Amino acid sequence: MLKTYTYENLSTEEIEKLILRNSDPNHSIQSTVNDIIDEVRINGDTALVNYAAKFDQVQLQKLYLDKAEIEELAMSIGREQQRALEIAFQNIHKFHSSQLKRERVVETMPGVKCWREVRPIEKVGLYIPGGSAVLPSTLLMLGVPARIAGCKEIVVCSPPQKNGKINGFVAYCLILLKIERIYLVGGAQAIAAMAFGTSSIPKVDKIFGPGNQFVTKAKSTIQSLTNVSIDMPAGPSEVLVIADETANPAFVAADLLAQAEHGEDSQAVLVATNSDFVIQVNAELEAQISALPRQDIAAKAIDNSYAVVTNDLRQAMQFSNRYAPEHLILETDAWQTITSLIFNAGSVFLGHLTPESAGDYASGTNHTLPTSGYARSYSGVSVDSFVKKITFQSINEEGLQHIGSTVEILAELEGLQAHKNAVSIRMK
Ligand code: HSO
Ligand code: ZN
Repeated sequence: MLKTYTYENLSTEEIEKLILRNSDPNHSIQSTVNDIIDEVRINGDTALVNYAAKFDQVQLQKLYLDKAEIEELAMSIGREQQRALEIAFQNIHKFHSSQLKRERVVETMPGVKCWREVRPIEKVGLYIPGGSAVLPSTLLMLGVPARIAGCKEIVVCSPPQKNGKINGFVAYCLILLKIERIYLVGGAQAIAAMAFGTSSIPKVDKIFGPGNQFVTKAKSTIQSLTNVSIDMPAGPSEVLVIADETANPAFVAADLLAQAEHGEDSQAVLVATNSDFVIQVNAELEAQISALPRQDIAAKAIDNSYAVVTNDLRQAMQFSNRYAPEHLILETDAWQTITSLIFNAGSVFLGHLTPESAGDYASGTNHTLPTSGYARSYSGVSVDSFVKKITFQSINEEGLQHIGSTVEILAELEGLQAHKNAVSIRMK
């Protein structure tokens, strides 16, 4: 059952507390992660083999699978499943292809031309989680935009299964993406390996992908230790559902549970415009959860979740913007009247027939999204995440006449004579 709060009765401090997630109060995660990072940096492949034995219970002979091994694994899955992965691949490809746009050249003054050109990040590292659930969909969500961007080297890491291999669905996605190798490394050690490089694993320029709290902490740590950047701090998954009297409590409960089954630390928040609706959703949660294979995980996540009752949709949106959810679902007939009020959210699902699951897998949008309130300042992964936009400029004689004295004056007022000279010497 969801703990229920009334929005109007909550103080600012209480709201702050409610919206806080993914904290590491005694830094225990940070200290474990620091140890793993050091170990991988110093001992490279040996450390990775040891961690595979310790965390994945597998003795690895080599740290990767090559093309032939990947193809063999991919053949083990059913045709229907291959087809579903192909359709997801196509939709994600279609949606992300529209994100690469050419910008025009801007003449800021006659003879002064400025523009931006897009170039791929050369080496990217994709982390595909494989803990309690293996997520081939994440490989599509990261691999497709990397391919569209034109990244030269795509390094994929995922924890090995107990047989020292990967799951056939992940293998099939590798084939769709034309990626010929996968590294059998998981957790914080995978992030460290891609950040520093080891004998087997290439060092990359940017690391992508969701993961548990250790993976997320490792990503933010290597960002400060190296010149490798990361997509975003993507922690435990979360959803916020806004529902009014037009919503179907069974649909709402199903959406909350879809979130809850991700992990014990996932959060599913319901913001409803009346308290009776919350009671109906609670009844549905109870009825639906007992049929779920992952009910133990979902139940713990529901314990870690809550409902907020507001007076109306506007107030509901106010709470949602403060929470800044990774996923926001608007289960109301009136969704069109409130979308302009959304300021902080990773990805939004509109109306009664748009479950988050559609976006998690196959509609085309990306499911690698900012969690833990980072939707206030980060966007989800897109083709943009895999490119740099380089500025160019070109000035001709006319341009130099137009802009020269302005630059000279500004250089002088900053006391930077050499800057001024670089212009003056050309104007003579
Ligand atoms: N909801 C997850 C993505 C996912 N769901 C993968 C199922 N598979 C984070 O957006
Ligand atoms: Zn999901």
